[in-house]
Amino acid sequence: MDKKIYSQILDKIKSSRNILITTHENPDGDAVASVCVAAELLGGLGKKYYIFCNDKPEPGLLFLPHAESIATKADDIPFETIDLVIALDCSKLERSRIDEQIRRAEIFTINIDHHISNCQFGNLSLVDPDAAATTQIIYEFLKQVKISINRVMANCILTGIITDTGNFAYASTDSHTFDVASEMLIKGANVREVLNYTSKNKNLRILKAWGFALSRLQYNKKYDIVFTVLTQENLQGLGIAKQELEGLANFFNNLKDAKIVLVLYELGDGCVKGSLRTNKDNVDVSRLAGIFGGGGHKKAAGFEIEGKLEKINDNWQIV
Ligand SMILES: [Mn+2]
Repeated sequence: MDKKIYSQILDKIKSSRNILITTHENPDGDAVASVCVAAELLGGLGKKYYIFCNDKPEPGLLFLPHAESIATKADDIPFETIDLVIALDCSKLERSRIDEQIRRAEIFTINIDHHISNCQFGNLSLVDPDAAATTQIIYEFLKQVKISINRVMANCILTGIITDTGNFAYASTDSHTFDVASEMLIKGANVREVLNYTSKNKNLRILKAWGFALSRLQYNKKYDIVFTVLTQENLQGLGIAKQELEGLANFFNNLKDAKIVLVLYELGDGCVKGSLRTNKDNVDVSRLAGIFGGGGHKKAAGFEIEGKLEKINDNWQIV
């Protein structure tokens, strides 16, 4: 990594007036934590900023400072006044769903991410696929430019790491990840609070919905995949929102029998979302997701395709 990039990013932030922070749609813990740590940083530098995400964070993540001020309507963002976009944890700008507005207004864009599938968009790009979380890259940035990390930032950075490593379980977790986490605790992050809000936060309704999904598990011998499906009708019947399925694929990945686990569910907008996980060292699910136009990480990836789920002769198909 050329260290020049860190000071280039800081210089650009310092010379900008109205900054828009964004991340990918259907944000996970790392996405929300990344925009929150960035908001805390920009606030500290006295910058005017907006935060946009196409979807509301799941309620559990609202404990993060600034999460409540995330705008979900593009109309609320005055794109014509924005002079810098910072895209975080976003493998392609299209996943922000405001790519057209950003491109039309020709706004300078900084891309900070750790997805192996990141397409290196933007005017300045800081992408490190070896980082366990985008917040870990932001940590690295703060260290390099010598900005001190306060308690709020530390809690956000820890949240990104904990959620994106499945509580320090994925192959992306190395000794450096623990070093960063440990330093965040010293700076005041609260690991129990983070765990309580991010994983020990399921209510009876959510767990029953997961139970329904688990009761439907099927094994595909040909591809060595275990999968489950949830239609819109199922989700409505169970009274569950798509954000509340966050975590199901990770939980499901406790399975040791198959190479890959897959959760397929209808998003309700004519698209089907697939979440892929593996805990096998020699399997890269981001490549499989790529076949369907998606992406992600080697051990956790996803895709969205147009269509709906239909059961035809005992087999689920996307039609
Ligand atoms: Mn991430």
